[in-house]
Amino acid sequence: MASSLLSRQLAFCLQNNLRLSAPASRYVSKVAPKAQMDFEYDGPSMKTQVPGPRSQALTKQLGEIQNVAAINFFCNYEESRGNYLVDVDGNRMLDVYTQISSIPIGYNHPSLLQVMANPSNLSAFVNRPALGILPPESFPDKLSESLMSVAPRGMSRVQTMACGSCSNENAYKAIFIWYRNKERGHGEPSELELESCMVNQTPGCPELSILSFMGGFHGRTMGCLATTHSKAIHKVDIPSFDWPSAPFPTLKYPLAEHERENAQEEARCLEETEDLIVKWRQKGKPVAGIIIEPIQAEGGDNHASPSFFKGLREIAAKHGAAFHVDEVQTGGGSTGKFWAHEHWGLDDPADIVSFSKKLLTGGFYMKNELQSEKAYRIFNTWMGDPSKNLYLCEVLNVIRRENLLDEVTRSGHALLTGLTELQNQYPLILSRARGQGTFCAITVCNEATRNKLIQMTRNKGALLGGCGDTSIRFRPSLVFKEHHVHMFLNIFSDVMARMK
Ligand code: PSZ
Repeated sequence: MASSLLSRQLAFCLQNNLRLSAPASRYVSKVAPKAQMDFEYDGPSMKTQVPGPRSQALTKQLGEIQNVAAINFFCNYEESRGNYLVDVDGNRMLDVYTQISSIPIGYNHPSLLQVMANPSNLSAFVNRPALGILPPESFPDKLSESLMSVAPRGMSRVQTMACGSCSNENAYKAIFIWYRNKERGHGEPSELELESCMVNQTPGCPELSILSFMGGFHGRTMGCLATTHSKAIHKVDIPSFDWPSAPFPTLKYPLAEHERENAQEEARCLEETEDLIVKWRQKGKPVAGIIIEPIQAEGGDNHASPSFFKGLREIAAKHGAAFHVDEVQTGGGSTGKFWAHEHWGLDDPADIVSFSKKLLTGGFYMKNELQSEKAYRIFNTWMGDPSKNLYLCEVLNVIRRENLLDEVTRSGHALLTGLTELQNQYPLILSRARGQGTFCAITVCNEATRNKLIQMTRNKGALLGGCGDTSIRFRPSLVFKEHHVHMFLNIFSDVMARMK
């Protein structure tokens, strides 16, 4: 029966919780029962090619109602477990992509099922509030316990949002409001500003800009899209802002072997960035903020060194622009630190840090000064979802309890070592193995071969994703252990042997 595993587990949790706690009692995280924790499949199991017949039928059915061009296959989330995603044709695959990097601790983690089964949490799932006006009693505590307990250095405030784009979009607004307040000397907007903004004109809608980097991805909503430069298909046909886009360094890997050349390339990019800031000020569209990913993900897993980010941070400060670090994909532990920007070792790394994906709720941290003072300036109906904070509390408990950041560092080392070996074995096909923690990637000789490799690997039982034009990205969850790495590398090297 399709839902047997999940319903068995939920029943187990419900029974335990109902016995252990009175309905109104405060929930205290407990180590999940050993028998539950240990439950994971022992490997992939393939029954059909993917997508199989059931997936194909469902794709056809959904195609009557939606565009299905991007659908890979349909999933059986009830039977999925830990690192394994099960599809509707009964194929069980080792998931090294995890829903575009957004499953923090694997599928159906027993600790998360317990959150769901705890009676005192039920109202959070049933009644989704308009958080900006009517938050639940537990909201301040839960924010402290979850998001604020992992707040990046220097960040004293957090605003939750729905998704990554929504977070960046609102962070840009916070930046513009902060910038105009500074310019105005914190006075009130003039009558002229209030009138002109109503018809999208200056001075109410000022000519300000956000500087972003070529190859960057910050979302697909209208403001975010103006800062996204990974693929033309994301942008074509959509009106946009005249905002500056700076070159992102194109580095040689392994980074440690090309330090001198890479430093020169980074210096060139920093210089051009500063030139653009000056040019846009002269154009009358000053740069109010700079946004960057610690590792450009969607755009091809492009890395830069801590000294590049330090230089950029200094340029932002020098020109009075807010420095916004987009940790939507890198945040949550997969680089071996909770925030990828911690690898830079800066005392004052950012003014704004946005997140989503593995954090389960979207949102952004900010410094005090970026908090807008008036009501309804940064606002929407939901402003996040408190049930996601409950899950996040538990995800963080699991990360701490199981030392998952250390595990990620260990697994990541094994993964990058294995990829480097494969690249040495197949130098005509694979190159530029790179990564931090398990946030790894490898470049393939061309796009068609890349796509074929991903497909063949999937049919052998491991799920991967592409990034950039010709790269493969590895985005397992934080419970991807060394033995999963070796299982994956065995599959991948079998596939490579067939590619020759
Ligand atoms: O094709 C897509 O829309 C994709 S593929 C990967 C993403 C989106 N990532 C989302 C993302 C991100 O990686 C970074 C660094 N910033 C913002 C976003 C946008 O997040 P969502 O998709 O939640 O709006």
